[in-house]
Amino acid sequence: MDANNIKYDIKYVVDGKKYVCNESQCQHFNLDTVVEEGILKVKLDAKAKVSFVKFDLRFPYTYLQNDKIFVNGYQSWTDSMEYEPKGQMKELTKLTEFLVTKTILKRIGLPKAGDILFWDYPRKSGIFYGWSYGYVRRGEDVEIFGSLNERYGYTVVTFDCNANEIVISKELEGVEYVGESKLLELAHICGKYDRAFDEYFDKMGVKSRENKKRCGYTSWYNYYGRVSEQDIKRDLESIANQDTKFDCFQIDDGYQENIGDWLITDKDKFPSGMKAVADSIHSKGMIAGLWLAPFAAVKRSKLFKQHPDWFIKDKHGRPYNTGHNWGGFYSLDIYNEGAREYIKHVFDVVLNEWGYDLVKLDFLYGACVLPMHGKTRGEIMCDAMDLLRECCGDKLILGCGVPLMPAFGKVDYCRIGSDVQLYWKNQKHRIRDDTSTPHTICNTIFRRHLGGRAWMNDPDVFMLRDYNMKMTFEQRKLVAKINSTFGSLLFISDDVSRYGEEQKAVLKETFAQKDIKIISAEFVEQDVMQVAFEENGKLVTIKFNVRNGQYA
Ligand code: 9PG
Repeated sequence: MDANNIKYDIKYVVDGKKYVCNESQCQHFNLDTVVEEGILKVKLDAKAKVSFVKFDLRFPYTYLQNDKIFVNGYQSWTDSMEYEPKGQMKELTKLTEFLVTKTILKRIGLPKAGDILFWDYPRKSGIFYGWSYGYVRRGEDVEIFGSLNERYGYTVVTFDCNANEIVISKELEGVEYVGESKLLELAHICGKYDRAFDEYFDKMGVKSRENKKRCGYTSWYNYYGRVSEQDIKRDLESIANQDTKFDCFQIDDGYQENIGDWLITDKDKFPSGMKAVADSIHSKGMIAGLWLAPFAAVKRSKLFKQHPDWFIKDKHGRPYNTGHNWGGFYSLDIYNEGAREYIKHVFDVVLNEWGYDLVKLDFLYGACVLPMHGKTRGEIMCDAMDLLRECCGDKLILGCGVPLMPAFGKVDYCRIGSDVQLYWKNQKHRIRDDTSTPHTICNTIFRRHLGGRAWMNDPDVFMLRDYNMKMTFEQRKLVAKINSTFGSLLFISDDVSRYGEEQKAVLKETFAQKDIKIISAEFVEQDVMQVAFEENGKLVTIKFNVRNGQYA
């Protein structure tokens, strides 16, 4: 990176008038751009109230044919993988984008989990973009381009192989800048894969809060929202009565009367209440986990009915729908005092009165879907993660549905891929954040560098059961192998008392503590992934098609 080699591509507004700027200095502001010890720093000095519509810095970069390019999806669920320079990202078509953003379908909020409402997709071969960081890999060597701080606004890293450029953009919507402000700190790091990521996290000053692998259970991927105390009691007993050791048992979505009313338990489904459930988990010697979406609420919740003013509003002052799940939901404005007090109270009850040790905090992206209060989306998400950590003290947080970098070092475990499905098949027009077995498998492999650095990676569950299942046993075992090789939170959702001898043996083997060293993991043909690793000193190679889960 060379500060003299930058092309500025900036569009901004002052007093309602649009301007273009292609220099570091213009009529309304100066940019102070320097490179110090491999860190590119950009500071703004605005002489008027400036709002940026586009803020791109372009650098020359020569791509080679055999380079592999990694771009990081917006949040936990977004598909993330390595591409070849001539490849193309699988984005929504213009038509689907139009349907879900401009027509009546917008009401159901389908695309709000991702970035489609605030970032233009390139939709061309040879152009790849991702959030906060990305890399170009040449064999074992990578060059990371990574933001050091998303509080100045999200950073988008685009690899443009057609123009032989790298574009660093800032997402600065919603802020009027005046006077001095930092806009960017970006590290450029070259080295072997693991060493380069160590250096990137050192430069950010981020450390993983946890280093423990955990084996456990979550209720979601068998019962989904229909879970009941009976299911939980039975599965808990089954786990306690067999010999593979579990250390975590987590209740997912479905115990609460309504999304948002976390403290009002559905008494028909959980008649003994959630404290009794935590107590029974503890009595079996496991830590107890509970799912909640601390910022979310549906219209019919008591929370929303009593405090509609605590929620994020659109520019007309109406509550803004932040996603389609549960028939549509809204998200709390984390800067509203009442909302903050409510969130604190919820955690106080869940963690201290009920006694849960781990909370799976989901749909967190909702906090920052719109810029507000003169803050960018990136700053809001950083503040939201600070609030959650403050509320949870030293208890364990499993992050989910969260824009990644604001959660670095804030959560103990984090989902780094979409939800696994009960089948493994290729779905051509999948939204990038939606449930998908191929997406979650790719993410488990290609986001492995976050594990042990930002947090411990949650690859989502593997399932070995034969009932309520549409994967072949070979496919189920493959998910288990990928998860235990690349991930750290190894959860199932099965009633283990229904396992046969082979399933019991695979479970034991998957949960066993192993010494693993990844040697390589990459696409060797279209959709064909090859992974090579040492397991307890023995070389293992696996080659399979990620789209259909068949060995290649
Ligand atoms: C509970 C679930 C589970 C699961 C989470 C999350 O894009 N989508 O439509 C979409 C739906 C559900 C979803 C993720 C994405 O699942 O990942 O583990 O906790 O919520 O409701």
